Amino acid sequence: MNLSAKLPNATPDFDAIVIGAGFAGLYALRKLRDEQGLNVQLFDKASGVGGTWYWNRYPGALSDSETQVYCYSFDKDLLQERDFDSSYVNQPNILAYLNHVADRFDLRRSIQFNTGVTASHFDEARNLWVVNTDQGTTHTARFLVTALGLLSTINYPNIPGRESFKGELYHTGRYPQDVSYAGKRVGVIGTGSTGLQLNTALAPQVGHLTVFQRSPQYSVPVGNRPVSKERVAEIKKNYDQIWEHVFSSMTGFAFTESKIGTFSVSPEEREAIYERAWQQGGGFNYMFGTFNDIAVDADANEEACKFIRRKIAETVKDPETARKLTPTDLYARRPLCDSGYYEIFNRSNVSLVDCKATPITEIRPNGIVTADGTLHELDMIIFATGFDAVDGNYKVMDLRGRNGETMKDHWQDGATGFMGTMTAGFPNMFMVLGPHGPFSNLPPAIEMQVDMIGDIVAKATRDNLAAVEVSAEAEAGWVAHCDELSTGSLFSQVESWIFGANIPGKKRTLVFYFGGVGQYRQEAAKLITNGYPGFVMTKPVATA
Ligand code: FAD
Ligand code: NA7
Repeated sequence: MNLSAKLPNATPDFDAIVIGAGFAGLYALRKLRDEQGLNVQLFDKASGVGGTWYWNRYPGALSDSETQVYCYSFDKDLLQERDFDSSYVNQPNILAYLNHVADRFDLRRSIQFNTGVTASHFDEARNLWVVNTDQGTTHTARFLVTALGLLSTINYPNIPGRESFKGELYHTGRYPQDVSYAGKRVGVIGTGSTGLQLNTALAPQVGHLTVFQRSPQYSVPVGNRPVSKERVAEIKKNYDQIWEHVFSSMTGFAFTESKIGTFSVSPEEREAIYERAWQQGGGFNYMFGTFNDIAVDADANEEACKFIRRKIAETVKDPETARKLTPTDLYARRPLCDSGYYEIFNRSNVSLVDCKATPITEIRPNGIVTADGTLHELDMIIFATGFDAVDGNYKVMDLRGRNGETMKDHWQDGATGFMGTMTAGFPNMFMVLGPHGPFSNLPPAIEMQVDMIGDIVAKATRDNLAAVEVSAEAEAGWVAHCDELSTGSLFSQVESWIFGANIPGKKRTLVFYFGGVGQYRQEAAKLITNGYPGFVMTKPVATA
């Protein structure tokens, strides 16, 4: 379908269309509309703001970035207004925060909810984007900002019989409100970050909980604890330093990253350092705050693993259950943390199914069948089976750049992006958290990317450019740089969503920049100072 055929007018409806009302889209709207005075329209298929935190309303949903850095930094007054009382912030409070942001900056007047964007085509003749929605409307804009989310397209594994299930069936990434659990037999498939949070919260609420685990996980306590008013006041006083720390760090969190190697200290000291991190809490803190080589040195990695394995053995009373829960592979997925996950397996109403030994073979009207022929009878099945990460939402939309090339074709050998924000052949289109952006606490990454996008858009507007895009060479250079940085990372040796390995048939590709938040900030500053080397800036064709 040629979306442009219907639209003879060369004047776009909007200067910019933003898709997505999560952290990224809200900030992009604020930046382009309020700071640059552009006419901006935002669409989201959800009925409210929040993105991740609108959709993931499952019990136990919590950010495991510390509260004081899981927010925007761009507005000092907003930082001072935000009150909190726990070291980590849960889903209802993040959603309330993002609603507050939307109200505070009067963003809703530029947002159309319940509106999915089904297609976006770049019209080369007129240098504008033509956007179609599931409401049957068509809009045009000079710039398109895709703030579609990197953990947003839900993944249902291909298990036969899912539709036949007669009980309640949910996915954590599309979770309804007000589900009741009392007395019910609940089965949860998946033990990633989400599964750990969900299972821990559900265990005391359900009649019986069956955890279907395929890969055992290394997890440490999150350490969520009350924060006093005095501590909050201190944080607010020190926000300038806190953000400077975040924006010059590797991972973008509040903790201090370690500068010492695992084997630079005695075994006793090492144990004490792990123990301190265990007591403090935080998955990223355990992986990056204890020693600086856990993610890159297999021997160092094994030391960190051994400590967690001992903790599992100490915690879980039944030795056979403990054995099934204990991982033996590398500790090189997104580092996990929990609020008492291993402890739930000491409860009499919780059982564990080892799906490595006995994979799930089918879903029947009354439960889940495993390869040993057992029917696990259930009233409710919850899929905590993750997402088609990073490029998922770009493939479900009919997104086309120059020469009508679809994004699906463009990324058929794996998704690529220049600094996570642009890809060649898609002019005037800017991604937030697109491929090859930072692997970090994400609000700071989002802010850096939106600031960069804002700068490019301002330049295009100032210089009256018809089109701005990254060249294929510049993009390839950045991707090669990302590949280089990931060499030696143990993350590349383990199957997880970080490399797209969780989706059958998806090409296994690196889609993150492992250089760190601080380095990324410097790269962005260099790009701006040097006037966007490697970018193609097209002037409008002069008319007589
Ligand atoms: P999202 O919040 O995903 O928003 C994208 C929006 O785009 C959605 O509202 C979606 O409806 C909309 N959209 C997509 N496609 C279309 C379309 N075609 N038409 C219309 N609308 C569309 N990050 C951290 O840094 N720390 C954490 O502790 C952390 N915990 C997480 C826990 C969970 C359970 C999940 C799922 C993610 C977590 N994340 C965490 C990542 C989190 O996604 C980001 O921190 C952040 O919320 C992403 O914001 P976003 O605006 O980029 O994307
Ligand atoms: P993840 O981390 O992708 O976890 C998905 C889980 O689902 C994981 O344990 C998978 O096992 C499991 N899974 C997937 N398919 C199956 C089948 N067929 N049978 C059994 N188990 C299965 O998603 P999350 O939502 O937990 O977390 C994603 C990110 O969102 C997270 O890092 C946070 O940043 C928020 P596997 O490990 O593949 O063996």
